[in-house]
Amino acid sequence: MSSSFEEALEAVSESVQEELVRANTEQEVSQIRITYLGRKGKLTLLLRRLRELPPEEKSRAGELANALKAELERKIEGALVRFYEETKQKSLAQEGIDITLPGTPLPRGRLHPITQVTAQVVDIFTRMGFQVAEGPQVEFDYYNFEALNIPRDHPARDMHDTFYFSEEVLLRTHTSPVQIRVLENQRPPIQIIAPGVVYRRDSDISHTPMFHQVEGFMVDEGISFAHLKGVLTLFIQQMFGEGTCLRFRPSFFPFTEPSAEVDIGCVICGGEGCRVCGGTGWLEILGAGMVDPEVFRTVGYDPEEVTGFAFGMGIERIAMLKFGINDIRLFFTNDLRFLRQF
Ligand code: 2NL
Repeated sequence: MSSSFEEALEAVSESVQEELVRANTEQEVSQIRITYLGRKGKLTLLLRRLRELPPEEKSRAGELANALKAELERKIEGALVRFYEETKQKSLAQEGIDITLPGTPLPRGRLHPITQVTAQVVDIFTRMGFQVAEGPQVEFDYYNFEALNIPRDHPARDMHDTFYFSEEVLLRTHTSPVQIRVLENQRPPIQIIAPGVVYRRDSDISHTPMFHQVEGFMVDEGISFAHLKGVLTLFIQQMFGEGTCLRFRPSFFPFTEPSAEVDIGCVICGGEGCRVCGGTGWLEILGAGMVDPEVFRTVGYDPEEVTGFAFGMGIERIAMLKFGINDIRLFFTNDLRFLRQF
């Protein structure tokens, strides 16, 4: 037995299925959903009429109506998914994207040669027990010169070609002021390595107004020139190879006494004499010495109690010798063809 209500349900069911067969797009299917299942949709309105049916028909009709509603929802959903997939495949084919192709590789960066050499120098010294210290690039005259036994009228000031902000404030010309600050703040034993950027008013094939330095020192009771020779020999052999020859040549710095410059056998000609070493077979790579007693007195140490050695080197110079570069300015022009070689 079927009531007019059930016939109406039947009619809805048939016309939905017909319309779904005819639908060609996702939008058309969405429209069918609205027409039948929307707030004022045909099936929604039918369901609302359930209430008016006589009790003996109501439960069966209700079951049928809800079952139909669930079935139509499922069919409409299925049709939507099919169209969605179809559209996606079509647009992928149209755009010509082959999702199996490998991606574009990202260009890999690398460390600047100066950064690499600084890291290597720092690594060698930290393995020997030195600690890294840093300090300000804008310094007081006191830390950069005065405390290092370079008073205002000292001829060594000319050598430094300083950038001044005022009488008392300047750009540091070496990293020694870092070590003066360490002497003020720590007690011996002290072993410090101070890498960093320094500034001098100078510019040509072997000078740039900003360059990099590593200085280091070791201060304690009983530190001697033998310690200096031992530490620097180990450093040079790790930096330039086990078999590297070196020599200590007497020199002068206002902040060390005695002072020495350290040469290594020319890395280009192996000691034969060439243009790079000026025919001598030797290359100067660092300066060093025993901390001058006057420096100790200035920072409140008794030079009868503690002694120390100190050294300093220019990173650009070391990098030029290591990599065979003849113009220091190449480090700072940021030409990728140059930088990619390291
Ligand atoms: C060089 C020579 C040198 C020092 C730096 C130093 C630091 C303190 C006390 C005494 Cl706090 N000395 N530093 C000593 C000797 C040489 O550098 O040719 N640098 C590029």
